[in-house]
Amino acid sequence: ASLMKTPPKVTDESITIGGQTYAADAFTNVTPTILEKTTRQLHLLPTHPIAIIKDRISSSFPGFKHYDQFSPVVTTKQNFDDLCFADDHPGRSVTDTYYVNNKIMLRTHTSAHQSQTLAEADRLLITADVYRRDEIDASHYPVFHQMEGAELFDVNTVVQDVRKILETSGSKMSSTGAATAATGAVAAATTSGNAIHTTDTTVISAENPKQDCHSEEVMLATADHLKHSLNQMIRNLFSDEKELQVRWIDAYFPFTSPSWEMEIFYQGEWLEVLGCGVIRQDILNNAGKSDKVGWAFGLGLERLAMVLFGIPDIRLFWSTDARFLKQFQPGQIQKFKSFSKYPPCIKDISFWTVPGFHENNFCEIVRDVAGDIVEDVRLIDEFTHPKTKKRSVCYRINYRSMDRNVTNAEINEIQERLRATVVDKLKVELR
Ligand code: FA5
Ligand code: MG
Repeated sequence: ASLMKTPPKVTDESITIGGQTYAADAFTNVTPTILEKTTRQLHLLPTHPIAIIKDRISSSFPGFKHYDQFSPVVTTKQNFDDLCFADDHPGRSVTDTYYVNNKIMLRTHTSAHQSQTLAEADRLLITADVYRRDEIDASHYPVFHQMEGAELFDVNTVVQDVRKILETSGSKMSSTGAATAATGAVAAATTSGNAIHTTDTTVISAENPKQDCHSEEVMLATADHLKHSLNQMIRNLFSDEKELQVRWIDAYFPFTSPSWEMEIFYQGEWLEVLGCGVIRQDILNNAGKSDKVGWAFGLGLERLAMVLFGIPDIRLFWSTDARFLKQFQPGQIQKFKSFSKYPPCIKDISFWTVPGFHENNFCEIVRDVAGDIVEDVRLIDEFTHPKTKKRSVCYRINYRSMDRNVTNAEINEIQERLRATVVDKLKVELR
């Protein structure tokens, strides 16, 4: 893990990550900005909300072996082939995945480590940073953190084992026989009497089938235990929440069948927080576990942390601002308090306009020259010279970064470039 702190480097010929150098090729699309993120290791900083929620969730899985030191650099075999991804699966494309070269990539999910860890343990968790060329908005970011979980049972005893576990917690197993056995019975039973309302209307069907090698009984026992464990985890995690809507929906993953996703209602929308399912038997067989059956899940730590801590934007997790970081203590869950913004840096620009001048053209140039650092542009003064009839305008530009203090010197430099560009492009005369 400490190797990940070695500064990454990108040249035309090679990429260095974690002290290791790889040859670049036509697949290479990692960028310095993305590689910088590999050094952050948020899940290993005890006071960071990602690490706090990681510890909180893992306490719902006592006795599980927890792996959290894996390098994000994996092979396409680990990330895709071992998990039964088809050769033409869209996830493999260079538009979705960050490649170091055609065989080496940044993992897109913690499932990339399933094969190696399932060979070692029957109950395991994996926490890591994962990388995707995804959209960017309040709940999507190209780097985020996942926790993977898996548990294996003996094929011959899973039905009795799970029945005993569920009975102890006062719930019943799903009944077999019906072609459309519902795995939702357990979810409804175990989450009543709590401010967490879970709905599960999923059914086993041709669209979300059991694997041929599993009997219906074995599949249902495994699925019941999976949903029971995740419902329990959510109840422990959100025990202080006044009201929470949770729902199970059908899903598809190449490496599980049947598969589901859990969603939580947050900020007026259903937010997908995890994917899970019954592990493909081929994966267990390849890991030397052909006498076992099991489940796996992969959850988005930022998504759950946003709900738990009330963090409104996923970009905040990457903040190095003390006003963000100082709000969190190991083992403690408290709601995030928005802090006031960074101070603005205000600059005025005045010029004599020319016929045909339009404010929109000026604003366009401001955005081109200064980018996201501009918060707003306002006309604060204008007058027409009584003799020449020339019109003079003065615009006030508010420069402010979302995440750092800007220096006056840095803004002066931008402002100088802006002044030169305005003269060049708009043919106006500065005052
Ligand atoms: C997976 O990554 C599967 N590996 C999960 C899995 C594991 C299924 C084991 C079955 C068995 P998915 O792409 O849906 O699935 O991502 C899992 C979770 O990661 C999502 O539910 C969401 O919480 C989170 N997530 C996905 N994309 C982003 C993103 N761009 N930003 C933040 N969180 C994300
Ligand atoms: Mg998904």
